[in-house]
Amino acid sequence: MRRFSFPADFAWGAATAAYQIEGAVDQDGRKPSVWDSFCNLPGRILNGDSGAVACDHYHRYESDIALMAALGIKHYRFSLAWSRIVPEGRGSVNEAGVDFYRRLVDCLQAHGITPHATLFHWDSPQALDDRYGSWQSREMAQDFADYASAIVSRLGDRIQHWMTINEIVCFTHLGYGVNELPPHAPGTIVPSLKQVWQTSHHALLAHGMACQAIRAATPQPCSIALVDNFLPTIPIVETPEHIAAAQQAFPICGTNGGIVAPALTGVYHPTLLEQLGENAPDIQANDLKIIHQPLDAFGFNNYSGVYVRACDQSPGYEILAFPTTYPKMQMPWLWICPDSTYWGIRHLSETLDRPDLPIYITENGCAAADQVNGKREVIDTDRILFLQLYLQAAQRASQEGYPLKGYFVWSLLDNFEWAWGYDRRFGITYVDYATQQRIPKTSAQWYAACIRANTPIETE
Ligand code: IFM
Repeated sequence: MRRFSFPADFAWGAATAAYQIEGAVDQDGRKPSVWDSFCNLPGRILNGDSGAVACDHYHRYESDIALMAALGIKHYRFSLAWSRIVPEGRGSVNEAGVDFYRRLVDCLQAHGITPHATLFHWDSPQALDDRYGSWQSREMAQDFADYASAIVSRLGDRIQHWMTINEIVCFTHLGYGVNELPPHAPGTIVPSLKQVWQTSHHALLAHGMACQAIRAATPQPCSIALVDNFLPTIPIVETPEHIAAAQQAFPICGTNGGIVAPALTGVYHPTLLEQLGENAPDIQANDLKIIHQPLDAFGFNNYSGVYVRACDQSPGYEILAFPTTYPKMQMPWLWICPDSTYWGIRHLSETLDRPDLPIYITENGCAAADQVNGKREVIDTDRILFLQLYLQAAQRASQEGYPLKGYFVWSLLDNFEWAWGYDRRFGITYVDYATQQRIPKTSAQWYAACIRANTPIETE
């Protein structure tokens, strides 16, 4: 039986981020980002790796784009490195850095690939960390908006899809720990949870101010999105009481109530504020209005979720721990939860009451223990299974009428997986880092077939 196809204009894409693939960290005027500095600290990155060379995409972007075009990928989500464009974080613009992205976008368009540019994927300028401690300061929001304005006024003639910030929780809550070393990301140990929440509040403010800056600077109509990895709550069984429990849990689960909720509804969830008490961030008059900007789309980075069931005691739901044998891909947090795709989309539309908002899955993928065989192939049937299940759940959402507009696989290439260095491979293309050879994995061929068919292909 033929499966439901996505709508004819469904955007099939692939995603990457600057620091994870570009390399060339000191070329053409780029100055260090906080990730360059973090990688220099002993013991922070597995095997002492860094993004200094990464996939050398800075020099190989043309062949990488040709590879993407050969797979039939029509949309590419990449990020811009703030410290290439405004090397000191504020002040003068480095035109050589802008030129790199101009060449990249021109090359994409020559191959019929639509660019989707993320302004910030974690690599903030080190100069701003030295000046005021990055996200600890409200000044970061204004500097980010100025950077957004600088790039949109220069590249807005060629780029119509802008994404402001990627996954706020990861560079704030994972970077600014309380009384412990920040485990995964650059940041500082801060004395209170309030100060951690203050960093994510500043990031939300930066998002809102950047939206305003983009609208003011764009020379043509454009789409603006926020990209977030909120935590989908999945009803353990799809019965009315468990669905209601998952809906009740969603706005207060993880950091949902303090990141995706204010961005899309204009308020921090009251239960979260109550739970935080004196640890709630300071919110100035007008902040929530700035944060709650009109958006043209929302980017949902989707990897996993949590199961929820109804219960008799307050608060009326229970978040369930994963059993020890629950299947995972090759990351400690990557439990395989395909229904998180469907429920994530449904919660955005229905639970947060934003049925108007077009949704893109801006990242989905997994790390697997890929091996190159004697024929120089990588047969990653485990990744195909993972992607197939998630895409089928995306189809269910689309079929039920939720406004899902596209899907970007994470990632086009194996790349620098942050604190895990090059040890974890998320690509549909294998990168032999010693030679920089690219080997499209079997999942790349499978993904190309899905794009051609406009539906996730069955593997049986
Ligand atoms: O590699 C990261 C990416 O930078 C942000 N989202 C999750 C991916 C996998 O961990």
